[in-house]
Parts: sequence; structure tokens; C-alpha cells
Amino acid sequence: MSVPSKPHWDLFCRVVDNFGDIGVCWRLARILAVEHGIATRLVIDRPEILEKIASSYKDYSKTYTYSLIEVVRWSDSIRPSTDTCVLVEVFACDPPAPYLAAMAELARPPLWINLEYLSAESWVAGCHGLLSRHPRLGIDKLFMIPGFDHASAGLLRESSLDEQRRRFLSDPEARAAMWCRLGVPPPAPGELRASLFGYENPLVAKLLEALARDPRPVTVVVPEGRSVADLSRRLGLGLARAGDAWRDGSLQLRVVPFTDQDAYDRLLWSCDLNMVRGEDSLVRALWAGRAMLWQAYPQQDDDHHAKVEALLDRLLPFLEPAAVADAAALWRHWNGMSGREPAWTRVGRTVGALASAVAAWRQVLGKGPELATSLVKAAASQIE
Ligand code: TRH
Repeated sequence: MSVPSKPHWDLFCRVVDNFGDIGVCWRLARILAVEHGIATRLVIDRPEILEKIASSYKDYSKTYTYSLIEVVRWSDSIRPSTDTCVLVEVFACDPPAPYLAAMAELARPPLWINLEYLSAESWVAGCHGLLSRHPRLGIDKLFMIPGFDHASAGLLRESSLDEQRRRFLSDPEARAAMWCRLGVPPPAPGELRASLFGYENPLVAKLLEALARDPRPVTVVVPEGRSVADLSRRLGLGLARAGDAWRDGSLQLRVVPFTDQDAYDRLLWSCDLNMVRGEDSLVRALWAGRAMLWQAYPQQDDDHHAKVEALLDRLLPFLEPAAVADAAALWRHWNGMSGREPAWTRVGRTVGALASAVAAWRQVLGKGPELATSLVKAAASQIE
């Protein structure tokens, strides 16, 4: 197995489920390469999944290079070299034991960073930046935790993102071309356009029913995947693949292709309401600055409920006081939590209030730490 000969970082990623693990790794590797000039070897157990979110990635049977990124399949024969500056273990994925053993033998082992899952919870402030010594190898592991404030490593954000978004939104032809590629007409004047990317969700039928009563025409655009199958099953529809559509009065559902990450960003920028999930699409919806509903990755014993509450604690202060209770109820029920029933007759108003709140929060978050830069700074200070 190849050992890159130039100074580089190794990023290890295991695809547990869905697209979040690979989504975060790919975005991080791209920012490191493009903005920081860092060569990265991205080691993935299922590189074929990358093809879904990175359109340039085609032949995963071979080693693939993009910018300064080399994508290789996870293997026990991978080794660090004296040119490996940093090992990023993404989401405690447990790099191969022979790699770690070889690393411990090096005169100057690379800095070992454990990149944790994103969380809005308050414990992040106490754990981010801590070192933990490996009991057998005697090497320290640095814990970097993404989050929503300066007590965390921050959020992934490309430096040109705002400019790209501004340029796209002020270019009617680019917007029309995007809808054309998705096979959906551009929004009609006064229409509410929404995107839906989630997991199985019993509340989806209720929300659609409420949106259907909105005086505006409503189009919900659903990328192929779990949400399409779930919607179809719950509503007894034949929706399955891109191009399928369903209409009930002023409500339309449109299945669109699952695109690469950049095209998904443009979809989020173009919708009035984004229903997102997990980790990376949550952050992208925040950078889109539109109304949003987040579905946390469901965990055993409803552990994800604390994550929803923690995120709500940060979002609600940006809402106009009259809308706080409605927005909180909608977010909680969307995540299977109990409590006050959402005000279904006021959903349109709640969406409007969420739009202003997310736009305001986005401005504040934009001044916070950026995750790739935080890792680069940590590496610089630990290695010197
Ligand atoms: O796919 P996810 O549900 O991933 C989840 C979460 O990350 C969760 O925290 C993790 O524990 C679990 O996987 C194993 O949701 P997420 O994080 O939003 O990742 C989706 C990725 O897919 C993101 O990078 C955006 C990308 N995407 C596209 O590139 N094109 C698309 O059309 C869509 C809908 C998404």
C-alpha cells in the first residue's frame, strides 16, 4: 500500500450509515486542500459512497486524486510515514492497529486528532481541546469538537461560500438552470418552496396537510432516498425516483435526483423552507439562512432529544417572542418528542418567523470559528 512521500494529513473515515460521515470528511478534505494547501490522504472503508456526493468521483476501484486529496480504500496495510503530519480519526472510527503501532514507532509521530460529532450541548465547552493519552501506545489524542460557539471547533464553512451564494441568488439564469436540471419548474410568484431530506418521520403527513391549507401554492422537493420511500408509504403514493410527482390541490410533491454537495447547497439556498437531518445538511441549511426544520439522527433511548433541545436553546433567542412556542413545538414533534401540539393552523406564520431567526443566527455563526481552520491552528500549535 502506498505511503505518500510529501507532507500530508491522513483522514480516516468509516461509513456507519447514510452520507454524514463521508459528507463531513469530503468537505473537510476539500477545504484543507483548496484553502490551506494541505495534501490529504482520505482513507474510507466504502469509497463507493463518495460517488453520490462528489460528482467528480467516478472510479472507486482505483486510487483517486482530486486537488491535493488522494482517496484510498481502508486497509490494514496502510502506514504513516515521516511525512504524515496529522492523523484525523473522524468520529472515533478506530484506525487500523498496524497503522497506530507504526505511528508509535516514528521518532516524531503525527498529531492524532479525534474529530467528534457536532453538538450544540453545553458539555462541548468542557471537552473540546482536551488531550487523552493512549494507554498502550503512549501517544496523546487531541479531541476537537465541532459546535456553535467559540468554546468549540466551530462549523465547516468554505471561505467563498457567502460569495457563491450571493452570486447564485442574484443570477436568474443560474437559478432557472438549476431547477431545469432537477426537472422542476421554478417557483411561481408567491409560492412556498420547500426541500425535504430526512429519515422516517410519522409527522410528515401532518405537516404536509397543514402546508396544503396554506393560501400559497406549496411545492415540496424531495431528493431520492429515505424520505421519498417514507412519504410514499405513509401517504400511499407511488413516489420512488426522480421525476415522480404528486399533486393535491395547491400542494405538490416532486422527487428530484440526489445531487452532489455543491448542487445540494444551491437547492437549499433556493428554498423558503429546508427540512434537513443529521449533521452536515443541518450546517448547510444554516448557511443557506432559510427557515429550517431539523431531524436529528435517531438514537437508542431517544438520546437525540437532548441534541434537539440544545439546538433549540440556541435558535429560539433569535425568534420573535410570539413565535417561540409554535416553533419549538414544531421542532420537538418533528423529532418525535412530546409536549404541546404544534399550531397546525399557524404553520405558514411559524415558517416566516423561522426564516428571520435562521437568517439572523447565520450572521452570528458566520463570525464564529471555522472547523477546518480550527484543526489547522491546533496542528500548528501542537506540532511547533
Ligand atoms: O446522511 P445523514 O443522515 O448522516 C448521518 C448523520 O451525519 C449522523 O450524525 C451520523 O451519525 C449518521 O449519518 C451515521 O445526514 P447528513 O449529516 O446531513 O449528511 C448528508 C450528506 O449528504 C451531506 O453532506 C449533504 C449530502 N447531500 C448531497 O450531497 N446531495 C443531496 O442531494 C443530499 C440530499 C444530501
